[in-house]
Amino acid sequence: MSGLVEVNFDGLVGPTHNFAGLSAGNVASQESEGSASNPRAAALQGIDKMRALASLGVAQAVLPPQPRPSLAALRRLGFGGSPEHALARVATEAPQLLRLVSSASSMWAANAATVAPATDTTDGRLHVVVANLRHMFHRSLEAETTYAVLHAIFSDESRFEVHEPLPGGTQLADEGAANHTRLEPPGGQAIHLFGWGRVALGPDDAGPTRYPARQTKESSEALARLLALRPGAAIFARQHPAGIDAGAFHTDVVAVGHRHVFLAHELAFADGEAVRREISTRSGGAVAQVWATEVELPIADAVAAYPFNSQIVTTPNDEMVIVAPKESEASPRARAFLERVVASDNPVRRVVYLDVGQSMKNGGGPACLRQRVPLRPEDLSALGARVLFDDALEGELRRWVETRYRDRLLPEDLGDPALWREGAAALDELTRILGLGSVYDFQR
Ligand code: SUG
Repeated sequence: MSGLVEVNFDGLVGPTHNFAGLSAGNVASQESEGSASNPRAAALQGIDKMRALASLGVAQAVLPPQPRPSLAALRRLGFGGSPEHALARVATEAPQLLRLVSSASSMWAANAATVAPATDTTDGRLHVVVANLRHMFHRSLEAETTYAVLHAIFSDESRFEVHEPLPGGTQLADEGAANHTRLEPPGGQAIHLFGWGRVALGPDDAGPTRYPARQTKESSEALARLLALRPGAAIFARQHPAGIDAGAFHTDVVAVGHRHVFLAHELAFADGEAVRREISTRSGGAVAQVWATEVELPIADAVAAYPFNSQIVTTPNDEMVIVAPKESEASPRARAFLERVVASDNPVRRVVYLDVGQSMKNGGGPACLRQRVPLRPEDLSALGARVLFDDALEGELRRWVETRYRDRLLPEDLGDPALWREGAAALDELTRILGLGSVYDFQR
């Protein structure tokens, strides 16, 4: 693809991975509330996924987890004193707040930022806009550390620009690349499709009624400006309100694109026909599109089995592979849809199913767990940390997880000061493994 290497940066699952039922409108998160999690198994599933992608010949990298429970957030909320004191007090006085500041949600790296590669921007540099994740408190806590981490990795300002999260309140709520798809028609100009769920600055009576719309139109428009996209590169499309109301809280729950392939459910966009036409016109028909109808694949099955929350990747022999969650293999209709994609006239040759069950129980499939960063080959050696996944890093990460992570966690355990200490020690060691420097508040 135009000489770019698409590097998949996966979020490592953090030591406090748990099921706290924090996300209204995310059906899996709500259904899993209160069950016991296995942080060690979750982190190892994540590393297994990276290994599987690397084995396909795909460039793979990692993003670190964040310190949780966030003592920094607790302090700003008036829970001072020693970690023991602050945690004991919040656990008694505000247990729901403790759950919110403890989520390992930074694992869903698709929500970390939105990226445009150097080939698509007016100044010839890669642009990254860190997502503010303002829609939900537990996720909004990620933005500051995400900025520090991405700044450390993409530090070379002659090649990269990392932008701060959008300012302001929920009117400018931004959920990152989960609502952004970059398509690359062969020989043509890249297309950037931005999904959004509501209009914030003006009247809007066309949104969902049951579940919230997270991304605003105004945020998506700001992203396109900050990414310095070439004129005519962006398409803005409203998410279908019925899709959001069925549990498609992000566009990537019901649509996925890669290079010149685009898959979507008919309830992904309010005006799907316009999206299909626009992609077709702008690409001169060079993007292969496969749309699922409600009859073929009811939206409830799409939300439960996540066939669209898969990764489409290109292997070194220029074939495309869909990497889907095993829940899609187990769902007859989701599997039949993916098989139809493979059988259709497009470059997708096969489907690989992976077990990311711990993440799926919180509504995060393979696509949620990764941030795509298309880099020029010469940029790979200009990264500011040891984040590219290879055999040596894999071995160190596996040992690190096996020695540092618990294998069982309930929301009630989150106030245990030992859990906080274990997490801080683990993350401190991880910054040394990754050569990241002091990116965490407790290190400064
Ligand atoms: O924001 N779940 C995440 C899942 C994000 C999935 N990402 C993409 N679709 N790209 C969310 O709803 C649940 C945490 C809990 O309930 O403990 C959570 O935050």
